[in-house]
Amino acid sequence: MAARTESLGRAHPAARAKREPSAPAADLERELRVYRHMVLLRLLDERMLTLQRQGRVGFYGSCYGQEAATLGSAAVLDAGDWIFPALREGGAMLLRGYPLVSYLCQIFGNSGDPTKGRQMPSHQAAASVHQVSWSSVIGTQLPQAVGAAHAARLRGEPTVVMAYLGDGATSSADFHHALTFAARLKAPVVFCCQNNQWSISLPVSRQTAAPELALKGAAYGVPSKRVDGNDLAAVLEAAGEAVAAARAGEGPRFLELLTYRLGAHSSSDDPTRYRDQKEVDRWLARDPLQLERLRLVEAGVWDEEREGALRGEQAEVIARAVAEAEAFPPPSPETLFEDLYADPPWIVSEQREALRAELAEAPRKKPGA
Ligand SMILES: Cc1ncc(C[n+]2csc(CCOP(=O)(O)OP(=O)(O)O)c2C)c(N)n1
Ligand SMILES: [Mg+2]
Repeated sequence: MAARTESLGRAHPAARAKREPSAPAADLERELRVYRHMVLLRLLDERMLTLQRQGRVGFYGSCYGQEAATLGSAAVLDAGDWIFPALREGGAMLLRGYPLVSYLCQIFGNSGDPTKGRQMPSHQAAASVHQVSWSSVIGTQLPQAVGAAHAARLRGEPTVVMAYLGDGATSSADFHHALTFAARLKAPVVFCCQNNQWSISLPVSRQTAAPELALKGAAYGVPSKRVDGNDLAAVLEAAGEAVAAARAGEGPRFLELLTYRLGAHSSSDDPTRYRDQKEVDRWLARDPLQLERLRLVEAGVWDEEREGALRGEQAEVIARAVAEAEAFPPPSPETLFEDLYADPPWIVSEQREALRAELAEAPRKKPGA
């Protein structure tokens, strides 16, 4: 059988991740770089959820608990590779150099948002860092990612596409279509399935009878592997191998990143209504930030002082960026008419003129006025 799965086994989630005694310096340097972004993302998520509760942000979806899976997998990509995200991979854009202020303006939905406030908050996208929009409609990004990967292959480009999905998305019809075509076409796509154990209020045990989601990838003929998604080094290694194989023309790969959604599904959800805090506590003991911090301390490249300094710096970076982003006014209503037609038909031009006239007559109230 061409496809295979490699299992972590049924380790207790609180078990310590297996550690290499001494990692090469280049690996540690990369881990440090990703760790810094993991901390940034954690602090950013906390800040954004507070702003959401204060009514300054409409909606927010956090990555809490999944930082190693998200940023470790994205960190192995080249700048020319593309990300087709699911729900929680916006932070990968920051890792790949997207400006924090523009990122925040998307969350505020204001005129500093390059996507002009047209998407729900947290549905980030930027061509500059090769990331398409977060897909709210579960699974739809998967066939699109396969199409993009196949197109790159036809053009002879070295591009790899990273397609993210949640455990819930493995039940979608689009998952079936995407994996069928990816394997058949040998598309250079890596499916990164973040098994965070929950699809809103549905636990993975009620989502599927498959004992491992990696088995689903294997069923389509895609070499598949289950990886400890809370262990940054393990994610970096597995994602690095998968991307290298896809880039070398060996076809798609499927990674099940075993992790846990420590927070609510989104700012609109209250998980205390459907899940046991004891389960959350067990996974808190395997917080990916804590695991990586221990690893870096053991390797002698990190300590409490550096941790404190990093957190202080990043809290300041976030505070400054929030102040800068919040100062942008809302997008102009006229942006409604932009970006759809190269040559707008008369009816659109007429509507635009009508809106202009109306705005000139009754100037728009300033926010907060
Ligand atoms: C096609 C479709 N069905 C249902 C929903 C409602 N919905 C939004 S998120 C979600 C759960 C997704 O779970 P999972 O794929 O595990 O991702 P996670 O939220 O855990 O990251 C559902 C069912 C949707 N957005 N799209
Ligand atoms: Mg899930």
